[in-house]
Amino acid sequence: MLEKTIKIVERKPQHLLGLQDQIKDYIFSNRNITDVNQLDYSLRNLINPIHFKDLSKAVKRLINALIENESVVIIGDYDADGATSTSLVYLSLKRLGFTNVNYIIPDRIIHGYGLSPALVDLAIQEHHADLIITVDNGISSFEGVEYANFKKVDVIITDHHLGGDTVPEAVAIINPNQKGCNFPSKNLTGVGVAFYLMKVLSYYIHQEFSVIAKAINLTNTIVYEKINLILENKEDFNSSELDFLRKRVNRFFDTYDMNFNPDQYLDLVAIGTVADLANLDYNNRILVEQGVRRIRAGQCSKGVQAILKVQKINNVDFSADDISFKVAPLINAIGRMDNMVKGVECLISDDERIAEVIAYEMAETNKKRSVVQAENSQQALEQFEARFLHTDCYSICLYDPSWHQGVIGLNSSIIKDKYWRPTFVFSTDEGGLIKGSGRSINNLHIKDCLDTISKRYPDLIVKFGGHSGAAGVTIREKDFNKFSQAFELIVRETVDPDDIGQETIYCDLELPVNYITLDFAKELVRLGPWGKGFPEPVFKSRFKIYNSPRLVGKSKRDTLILDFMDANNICHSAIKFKATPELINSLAPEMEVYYTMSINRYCGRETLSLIIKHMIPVE
Ligand SMILES: [Mn+2]
Repeated sequence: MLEKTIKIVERKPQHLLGLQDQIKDYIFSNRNITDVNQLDYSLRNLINPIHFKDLSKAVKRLINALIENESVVIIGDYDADGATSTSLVYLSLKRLGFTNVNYIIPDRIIHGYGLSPALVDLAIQEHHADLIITVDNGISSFEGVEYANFKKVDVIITDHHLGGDTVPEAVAIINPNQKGCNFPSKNLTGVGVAFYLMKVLSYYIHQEFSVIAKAINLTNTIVYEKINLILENKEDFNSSELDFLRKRVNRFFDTYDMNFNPDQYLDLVAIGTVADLANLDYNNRILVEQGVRRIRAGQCSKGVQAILKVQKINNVDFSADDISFKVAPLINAIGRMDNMVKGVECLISDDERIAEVIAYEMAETNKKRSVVQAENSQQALEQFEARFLHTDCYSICLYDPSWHQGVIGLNSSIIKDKYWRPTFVFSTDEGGLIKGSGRSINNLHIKDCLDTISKRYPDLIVKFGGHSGAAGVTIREKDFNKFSQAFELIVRETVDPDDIGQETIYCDLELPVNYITLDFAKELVRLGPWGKGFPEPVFKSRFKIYNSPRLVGKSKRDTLILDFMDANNICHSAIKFKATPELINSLAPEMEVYYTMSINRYCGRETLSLIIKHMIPVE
């Protein structure tokens, strides 16, 4: 049997923080918090943007575009990170007085990923682009940037994907993961990088307007002073003076919002960051928490509010988990199954009704996505059983030309989760090529594996990219077996055999029985955000089962509901998703349970629900 087993590791903090509440102390110390200040998620604690390489080059080029009223085209990406970054840059530039801004989301099928020469042509044909700014992509777009340069279109790249030894010849590259960039958090997402650039740009446009005015070459010092007065709101102008000013500053005053602060788009930053499965290091936790707080306070964009409405989420109850389970899937579905332009239109809409109509369509598309995905994943599991079940494989590669390209990543994730082996799921691309989406287990950098394969077999991989946990690869259809073998080999060389087929669950501590309450579950939400790299607390308790466990859900196969009684004879409802037959057969009157706490909301009532990660019968 290749199905994964579970290993429990009980965490032991090295040093305690000395908090009054020892349970919280354990939780934070277990996550390497060494100073209570690291739990202060105020914006002033964000890392200073000054560490970004090329920052001033990018800002100068953008200010120049503002002055010259150039056509700026944003090139985005078709996932939630790409859509939120596109929206954030689009909205920010508009508010900063850029009048000629457009965006293009590459079509997954036609254009593939990143800035290609075809996209440069599109930007020129449709928008007469003078300046292209990529978001969440571009660091590997050598051809696209070269072609843009040839066409006399400047490119600013903003990205967070790992760069190679060389980078494209862009005017500026803002990317913490390129050589020579000293920005200390390497976990920023595309939207995090875009937020930083917009933050600095708005600072310059607001604070150093005099520099811009000089650059516009206003020889008349009186005019120059009057611009400053307008900015300070000190004087009214007659219309002919204003008309003159307007001409000189390229309609700047029509759209420039002197009170604009990109912080107002932190809801988008939070969504993109969680959706992209970025490690929630301290800097990312600040970004996410600030966005979540804004959403809770109802200070979010109309598009985000529309998505909340369609998904029946109350603003006040909003948490980072809602992004993972309810917001991101909706945004991603429209990119996977339809066209992410709709997602961006929802996020940038200033009309509530339009935003809601699109959000509703996104929800419908997400339902379709889930049907297609279920079919494809069933077939993938069958293919797996036919090919691998009786082998001792370390890795899994599956391919079917009929699978939908939009769900291969999700199904790769499902297979990986079930068998705990690095997995690639492929479907057909154009021109005899096939495209795979990979998911890795901890301790294996899957993009580095592709890098090694591409060096060892220079003709095998057509294109690849990604991160440590997830990657994409394009190969020729005839090379599928060759790639599978090469991947298996590199995984065997790299990984510790103990990590294959065995998922580790880290347990924080045995929870005192008086903490197993709805109130404590609510408090845990407020202590977040939790997520990748900063996981929500897992507790251990012994419970007696007092009602017969029951299988629920559509298939009634693997979602198990249990009623537990704790040591104080208080009952708790618990749920185990993806319960294996072995686990169901192992149920005994008393169980040692590893679980997280969650809040169940139904018809206006809130109850505590325990989400079981693992359980072992007590002999
Ligand atoms: Mn991204």
